[in-house]
Amino acid sequence: MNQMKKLIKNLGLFSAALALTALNGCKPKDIGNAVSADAAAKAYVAPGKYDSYYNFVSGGFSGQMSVYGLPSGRLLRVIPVFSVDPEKGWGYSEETKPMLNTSHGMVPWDDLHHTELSQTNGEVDGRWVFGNANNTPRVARIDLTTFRTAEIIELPNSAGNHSSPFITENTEYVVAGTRFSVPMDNANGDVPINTYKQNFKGTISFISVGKEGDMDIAFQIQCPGVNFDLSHAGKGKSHGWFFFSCYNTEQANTLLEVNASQKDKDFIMAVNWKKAEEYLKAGKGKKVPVKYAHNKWDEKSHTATSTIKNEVIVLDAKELKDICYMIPCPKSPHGCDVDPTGEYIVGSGKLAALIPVFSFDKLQKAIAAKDFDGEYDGIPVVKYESALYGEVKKPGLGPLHTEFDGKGNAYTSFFVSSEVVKWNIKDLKVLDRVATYYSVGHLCIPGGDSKKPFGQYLIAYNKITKDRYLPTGPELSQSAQLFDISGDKMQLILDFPTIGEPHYAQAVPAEVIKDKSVKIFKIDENKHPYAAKGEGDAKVIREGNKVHVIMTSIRSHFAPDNIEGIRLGDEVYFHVTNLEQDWDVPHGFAVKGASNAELLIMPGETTTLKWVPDRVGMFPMYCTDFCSALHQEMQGYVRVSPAGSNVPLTFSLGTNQPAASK
Ligand code: RUQ
Ligand code: CUA
Repeated sequence: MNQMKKLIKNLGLFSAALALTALNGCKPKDIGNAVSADAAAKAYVAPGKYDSYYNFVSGGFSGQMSVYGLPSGRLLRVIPVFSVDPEKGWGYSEETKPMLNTSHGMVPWDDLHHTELSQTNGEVDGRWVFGNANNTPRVARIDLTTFRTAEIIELPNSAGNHSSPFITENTEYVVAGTRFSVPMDNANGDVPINTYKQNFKGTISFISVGKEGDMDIAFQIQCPGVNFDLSHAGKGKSHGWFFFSCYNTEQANTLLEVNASQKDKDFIMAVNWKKAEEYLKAGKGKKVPVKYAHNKWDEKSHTATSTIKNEVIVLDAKELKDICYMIPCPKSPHGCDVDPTGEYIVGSGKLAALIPVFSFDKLQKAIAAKDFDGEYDGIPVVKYESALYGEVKKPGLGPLHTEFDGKGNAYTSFFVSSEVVKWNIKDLKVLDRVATYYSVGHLCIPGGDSKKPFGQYLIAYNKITKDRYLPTGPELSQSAQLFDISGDKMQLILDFPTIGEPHYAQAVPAEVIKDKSVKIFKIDENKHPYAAKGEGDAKVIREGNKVHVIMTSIRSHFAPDNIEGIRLGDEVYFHVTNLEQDWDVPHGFAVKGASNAELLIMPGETTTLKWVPDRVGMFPMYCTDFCSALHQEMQGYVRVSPAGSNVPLTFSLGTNQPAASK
C-alpha cells in the first residue's frame, strides 16, 4: 500500500514533468498555475445566466448524485438516491422510507459509482439518469423532470454492483455486473471461502426499462466466478452486444492485490444479448428463487411503495455457448469503453502500459471462424490478436477510462501518471497529454459514451486534491477539472470541488432537459390519502393511539396551528400538504423533540412526519424554510398531556381554544 502510494507520488511528479515538456515547455515551473489567461472567460457564466450543460456526477461513498452546471462548475442540486438526506428529508419522511428498503431491510447509506443517462437511438435523451448502488446491489432511476429518484431495484445473485448501470442504445436494458462473485442466492453460501473456484459465480443482470421508465429484471446470465469491473453497450453495428471488463480471472479469494495480478491478461467479456433474448424466448432460462426489493415512487400520491419479489430467470453461459466470449485484455482491466461508431472497444488495464483497442468486426469474424484459444471455465476465449485492432503504445501508466469527442479522438485517464491522454482512434497515435491534479479516475465528455458526443468540454474527476484548495482538516473535497477540448490541445480552465467521491459522470446540453423541468405538483392531482386540498380539509383524527394531523401550509401559517389532546403513548403523524402553486416555494416542518427528522414539502405535495412525543409538555412546531417575510411567524403549538388524560382532541387556527377544553 505504502509502496503503491510512493509509486503514485513519484509517477505523479514524473508525469507533471512530462506534461510540462510536452505541452508548454516555456511556461512557468509551477504547472498548477499553468492556466492561460483566457481560461477564466471560458468558464465564466455571468450572474443570472444559465450554464450550457447539466453535469450528473456520482457521489461515490456519499450514495448520492450531484448536478453541476457547466462550464461554471456551479453545484445546482444534490439528488438523494441511496443514502438518507436531511436536506431533502429523503429516507426520513414516511413517504420516502420505502425507497431505501432492500431484502436486508432499510439501508440508509450506500455507495453510488456510476451515472448513465437514458438514450434514444444512441443519443442522450434527457429522460432519466441511472445510478448504481455498489454495496447492497441496486440500480436507481432518477426522473429528470423532477430530479428525484423514481425507482430502485435490488439485484439478487450479486455483490458489489460495480459494472453498472450501463445502458443499451434505446435504453432497452440497464445492465449490471457483479464485482464480487459469490455463491448463487439459492445455493448454500455457508461454504469455505477457499472453495471460490467451485462455488462462486459471477452474475450479470439485464434490467428492462419500459416506456414510462419502469424497471424489471428481464434475465440474468450466470458466468464464471471473476470480478466484473465495468461495462459498456455496443452501439450502431455492435448494438446487441455488451462488453464487460473482468479481473481476478485467477479466481483468488484473498490478497487480491497480489493474487489477482498474476496473469498477464484478464478478459473483456463480450455478451451477445440478442442471442440471450432468443434463449430466453425459447425457454432456456431457469426460474430461480431469490429475494429482492423493488421500490417505486408514485408522483401522484407522493408516496413510495416497496415490493419484495421472489424469482428471477437465469441463463447459464456455460450451457448456452454462444452468448458469452472472453477476449484477453492486459492487465487487470478496469474501463471498458465503446467508441461512437460501435466498432472500437477500448480496454484499460490498470497495471498495463498500453491500451488495447479491439475491433468489433474482427471479433465477429473470429467468433464465426471459431478462432479460439480454448475455453475459460466453459466460455470460449477468442485469440487476442484475432480481436485486436491495435495497441496505443506508451500512452502513460495505469489507464482507467476512455471517453470520445465524436471527432475521431479518444481521451483516456491515467490514474498512476495523473494525466489525460488524447489519442486518435484510427491510427492510435497519441496527440496530446495534460496533467490532472491528482490521480484522475473517470472522465466525462457530454454524450461521451453515446453515438453523439458534444466534444467541447472534458471533465476529469480526481481522487486526490492535496494542495488544490484551502485546507479543511484531514479530508479535502475531491475535485473535478474542466478542460476545453474544442481545439487541438486540451486546456485546463477550471477546478471545482465535488461531493463525496466523483466516479463516473455524464453531461448533456441544457436544452435537452431544462424546459421539461416540473415547477409545481398540481394540488388537484394530489392523490395522497391524507392530502388536505384546502384549509377546510385540515383536521386531526384519533385512531386508537394513532393521531393523524392532516394539515396545510401556505405563506405564512399552518392549518391548524394549535393542537391539544395528544397523549403520551400516542404516535402522531403530521401529514403536511403544501398548498402553494408557485415555483420554488417549499415549506418546511419541524416539531420539537422529533427524533426522526424535519420535512421539506414541495408545492402541491403531501409529506408525513411520524412523531412519538416522549414527555408531557408544550411542543412548538414551525416552518424550517425561509419562505416569506413572515416566515418566522409560521409556527404553532402541540400540547401533550399524560397518558389517560381526558383533554379532548381539538385543533384550531386563528382562534384560542375554548377555556372548557383545558
Ligand atoms: S470506478 S475510477 Cu468505481 Cu468507475 Cu473507475
Ligand atoms: Cu413556510 Cu417558512
